[in-house]
Amino acid sequence: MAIKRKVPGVRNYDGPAGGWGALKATATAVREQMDTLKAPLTLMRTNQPDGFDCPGCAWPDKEHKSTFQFCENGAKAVTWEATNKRVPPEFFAKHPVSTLLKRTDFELEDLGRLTHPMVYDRATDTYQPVEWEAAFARIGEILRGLQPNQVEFYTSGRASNEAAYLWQLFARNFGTNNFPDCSNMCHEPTSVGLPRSIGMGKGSVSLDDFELCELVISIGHNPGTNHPRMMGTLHEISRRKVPIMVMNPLRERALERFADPQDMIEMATYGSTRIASTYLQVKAGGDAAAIKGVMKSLLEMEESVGQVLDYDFIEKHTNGFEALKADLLATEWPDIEFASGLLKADMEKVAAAYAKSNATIVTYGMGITQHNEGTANVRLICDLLMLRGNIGKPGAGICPLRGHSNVQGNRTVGITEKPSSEFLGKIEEVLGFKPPVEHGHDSVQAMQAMIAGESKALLCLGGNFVVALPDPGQCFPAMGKLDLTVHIGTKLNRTHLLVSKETYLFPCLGRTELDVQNGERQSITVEDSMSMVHASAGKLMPASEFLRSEPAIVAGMATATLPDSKVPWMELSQNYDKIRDLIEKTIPGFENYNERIRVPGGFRMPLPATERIWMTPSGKAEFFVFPGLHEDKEVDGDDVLRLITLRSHDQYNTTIYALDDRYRGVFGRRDVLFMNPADLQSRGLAHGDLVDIETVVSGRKLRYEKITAIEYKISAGSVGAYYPEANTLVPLDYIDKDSGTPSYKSVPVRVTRSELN
Ligand SMILES: Nc1nc2c(c(=O)[nH]1)N[C@H]1C(S)=C(S)[C@@H](COP(=O)(O)OP(=O)(O)OC[C@H]3O[C@@H](n4cnc5c(=O)[nH]c(N)nc54)[C@H](O)[C@@H]3O)O[C@H]1N2
Ligand SMILES: Nc1nc2c(c(=O)[nH]1)N[C@H]1C(S)=C(S)[C@@H](COP(=O)(O)OP(=O)(O)OC[C@H]3O[C@@H](n4cnc5c(=O)[nH]c(N)nc54)[C@H](O)[C@@H]3O)O[C@H]1N2
Ligand SMILES: [Mo]
Repeated sequence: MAIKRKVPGVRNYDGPAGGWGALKATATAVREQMDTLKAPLTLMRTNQPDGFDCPGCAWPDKEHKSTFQFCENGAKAVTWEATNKRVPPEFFAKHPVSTLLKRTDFELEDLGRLTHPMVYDRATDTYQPVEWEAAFARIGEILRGLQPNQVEFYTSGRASNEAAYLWQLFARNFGTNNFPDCSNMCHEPTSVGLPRSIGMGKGSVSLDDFELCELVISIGHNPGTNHPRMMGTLHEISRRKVPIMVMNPLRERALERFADPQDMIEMATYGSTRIASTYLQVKAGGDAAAIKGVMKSLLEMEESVGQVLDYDFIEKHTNGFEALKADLLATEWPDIEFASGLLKADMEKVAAAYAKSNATIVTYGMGITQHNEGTANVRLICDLLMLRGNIGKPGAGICPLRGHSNVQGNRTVGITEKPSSEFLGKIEEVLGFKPPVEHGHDSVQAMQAMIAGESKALLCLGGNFVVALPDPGQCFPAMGKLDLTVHIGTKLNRTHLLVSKETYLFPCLGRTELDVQNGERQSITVEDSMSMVHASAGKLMPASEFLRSEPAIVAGMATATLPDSKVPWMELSQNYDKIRDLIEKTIPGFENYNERIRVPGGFRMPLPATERIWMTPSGKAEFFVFPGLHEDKEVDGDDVLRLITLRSHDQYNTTIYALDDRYRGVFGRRDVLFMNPADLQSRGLAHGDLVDIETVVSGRKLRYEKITAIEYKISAGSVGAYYPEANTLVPLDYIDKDSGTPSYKSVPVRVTRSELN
């Protein structure tokens, strides 16, 4: 065998995930961002009853009153926000925007926290300080000169329930339902698919269910990096000898082996625990076929041995079983094997374990949703669970792993471009204005309207909108055409630098910081992945005395924009209890809101499907038939590969903390393409060769040149590169038709040797 060439920054990582490496990485994050005296105390307050909710992920905590849980990536998220570094006006005065644009995403955010409200000055090409009230007044003046549907109100899911509720009130009082939201790029297929199947748009399991489950099927998520506190749960489950079956094109180390830093013996002995009992490297985009294969195999077992399906549940609680059965029987095994990249025996193995388990949980993430059949994928998971009555039973259910720490809460409190008539009716009744009925834009539609010149203003409550979207070649220039952009953020990013005719940059308080309004310490509330709503209150001194809270900034803009509004904006922003009272009056499930968040752990939102109440039009859970196996088969020629864009271990979405991806063995760089050895070989390529990638489904020429191909344990036919860099290859209109979510995880591409190799 040929000796594998040495590639700079690429080497094997042999250890387990977690362990001493995780402790060391935490120490580095603390050292580089904070002073070492302040950091331990800050980290200890994460997810404590009187502390703040970790901005890292939406995985719940046991009753939110647990002892301190160590989590490397949670620590990175906290120290990144609580950093000592600052970007004051003097810095902006010296650095024109055009020069800042040359810096990397990592360099921009690493400058530190924003300290002053700023406005872009075209004459000097710099951001200049501005008074808050003057900025609000000018924004109000511009907005009043526009049609309401020419304005886009973006949210990133870190905003609290209180900020998000005021935001949607502002937009609706102004007159639009244009709510592009990070979830449109994330779990929208969950929000669309689950209600159609089980009558609610949220997961059905709680942490207690993980204690009772007998099998976990984990599809398309990477918890070692993205939901690290979930690793404690998986670790426990594995030790109980519960099988964990993984479907993922990449071998992710944390899903193979994990050393729990909370486990003293494991740490002291350099031990580790296996996580996956079975690891199936499905093809990117092959999950629909794989799930159909497992279901077909269940039907075959029912035929041969019986007692496999829960007919009682199927009869009492569902519609459409016969149609699903007919479709599965008509689907041929060779086609399933081809589309999934798995063997029939693999899928039979999953089916056999599933048939044996009395309580099964399916967990899933972006590997399921970010496809042009994302909604179908979600619904097929429901089908699988429903076949054995695994919804609304202890220890069983569906568990979407949400992204941002409050993305689920934002949706609950009204961030949606398609509001229900009940909600709009309540707003009118309680707030005394008539909100618009016409549906608004989601993220892709908002960008398309900006490109077409139809939308004239973009207001962002957090996030890095344009960098998170596909196809920067098309999206970046659209920013410059706008009349107005307003950003509420904590740190500088590229979207802030893509200035329009008038651009404002507002620094806000983060989760970790003390929020005092009218002399009273305020708390905000968030909803985690398992629908628990609880309070969060920061304690650190704000990064600058000029910061304002998100609700205060929204209220300031709303007051200046809507002088005749009946909403008492200022009063609301000075006492968040009053915002919560309004939420309670307009949205079901928030009864006694203020009272219940004062109980440690908070409360759970109503989840009818957990009680086998199906809020679908038919009153039953609906089986779904996915015709066929593959997302648009016709593009899959011989040499076409499916590109997955993914997160490294050292990043939070578009925020890059550092350039390593420890568990995948990549250090100090991000310009690599993960490839299967067979795919390298069939193209005459070797580990370390420079390649060019070209998208094959776009009317536009989308290319990523001179990226280093590296051999990796990834399924044949699939390749992987880091997000956001690889967004240059993702078409803006290659989306899941049902949910509008871009196919970030299955872009058809061709890979060839770089010409100047
Ligand atoms: N530290 C950290 N935490 C985070 C984030 C972060 O960036 N950093 N982001 C937050 C956000 S907003 C989100 S949405 C979540 C994201 O959390 P995840 O859902 O874990 O997201 P990704 O890292 O994009 O990758 C998902 C996994 O899907 C697999 N995959 C890709 N394509 C397919 C496919 O076709 N089929 C299957 N079965 N698997 C596939 C990839 O190999 C990868 O392991 O995490 C949240 N938490
Ligand atoms: N190719 C590709 N693209 C993707 C994805 C992918 O997997 N592949 N994933 C998609 C997903 S799942 C998501 S969720 C989106 C993410 O899209 P976004 O949510 O828009 O992006 P983030 O990178 O999370 O936003 C980072 C910025 O948020 C601001 N910020 C941080 N904390 C706060 C705060 O407390 N308040 C306020 N106001 N601002 C704050 C900072 O200024 C920071 O620069 O990206 C999507 N894009
Ligand atoms: Mo996300």
